[in-house]
Amino acid sequence: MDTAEREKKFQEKIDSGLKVEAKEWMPENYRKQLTRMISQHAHSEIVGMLPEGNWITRAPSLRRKAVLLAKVQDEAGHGLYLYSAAETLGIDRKTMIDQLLSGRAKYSSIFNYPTLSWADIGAIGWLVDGAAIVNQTMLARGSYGPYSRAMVRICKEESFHNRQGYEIMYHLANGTPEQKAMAQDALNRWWWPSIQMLGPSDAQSKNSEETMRWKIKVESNDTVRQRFIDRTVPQAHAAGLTIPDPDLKFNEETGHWEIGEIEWTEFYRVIKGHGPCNRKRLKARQEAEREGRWVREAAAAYAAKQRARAVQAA
Ligand code: BYC
Repeated sequence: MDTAEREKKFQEKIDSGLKVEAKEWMPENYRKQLTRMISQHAHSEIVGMLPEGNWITRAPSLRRKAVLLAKVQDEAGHGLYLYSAAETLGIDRKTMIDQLLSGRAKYSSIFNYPTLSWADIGAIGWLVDGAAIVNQTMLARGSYGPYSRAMVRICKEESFHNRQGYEIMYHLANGTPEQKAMAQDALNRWWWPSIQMLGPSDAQSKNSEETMRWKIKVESNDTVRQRFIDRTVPQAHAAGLTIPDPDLKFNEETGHWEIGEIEWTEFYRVIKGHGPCNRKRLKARQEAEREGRWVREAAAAYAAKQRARAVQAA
């Protein structure tokens, strides 16, 4: 078969809803798009540990500390799981990590914002994990087997993260006036970045045509964003919080919540490296790499010694 014929057969397979597995033939761009998306996703999980990790020592109770610690560990697990999924496409973990540490790789815009109060931990779980779940349940229906299966497991854990975040917000919003103000302030700061996190509008999204044709994504950025908004606005109201958008209104005819203008200039500024914490996040990852190097070298030396012993004994 020539390449054109192979691509036609590949598209037929995708259109019929079958999954693509690691060792099967795939168009080079399918491989590239997936490698890009999965590695960005893995980096997001790893960098995403930083804003929340910042509050582990300051959690307001032992219970809150234990829950947050477990959540941050889950994110590390997701990152490792996703690096493995990306490796099935032929890239190795070291290359991906080098791309992150040198600033060449993207990770989610949302993690370039600071966590200023305990309520921000609630806002991240509720809004950021909430947006991530809506996106990832869609990605779980995607065409690449290893990635779609990873999404199923990750979404289960994200659902727990989402509930613990909402629970924090709900308690604060129904606590003292100061606690309520803290929850509202966190919502004010995290709402728009969470909306932007789901990617550029459909009109601006440069990868969507290709990624949707190959069912890497099965829905567009705006469709996923609307689902997140429709699900989250009533939750804010139930907690007694106000969405920071004077133009927010419910459209009785469509059954959807309509939001005001999204500040896309801010989003592009953040993804180009000029958000409030981009430099700080990269520096923290670079330091972790440096400080952990001796552990990795010792582990590799030990493994090499064990291998040499096994060879000698054989
Ligand atoms: N941030 O053509 P488009 C989590 C880039 S972490 C930065 O629409 P696509 C969690 C995009 O990469 C969840 N960059 O792209 C962890 C592209 O640039 P390149 C993270 C963004 O891929 C810890 C350009 O903009 N989730 O749950 O079709 C604690 C044009 O965009 C962003 C994932 O990574 C952004 N927000 O659609 C708590 C899911 N958005 O690469 C929670 C996997 C866009 O061409 N990724 N860009 O230079 C996706 O689903 C898709 O990549 C997106 C964007 C929907 C995000």
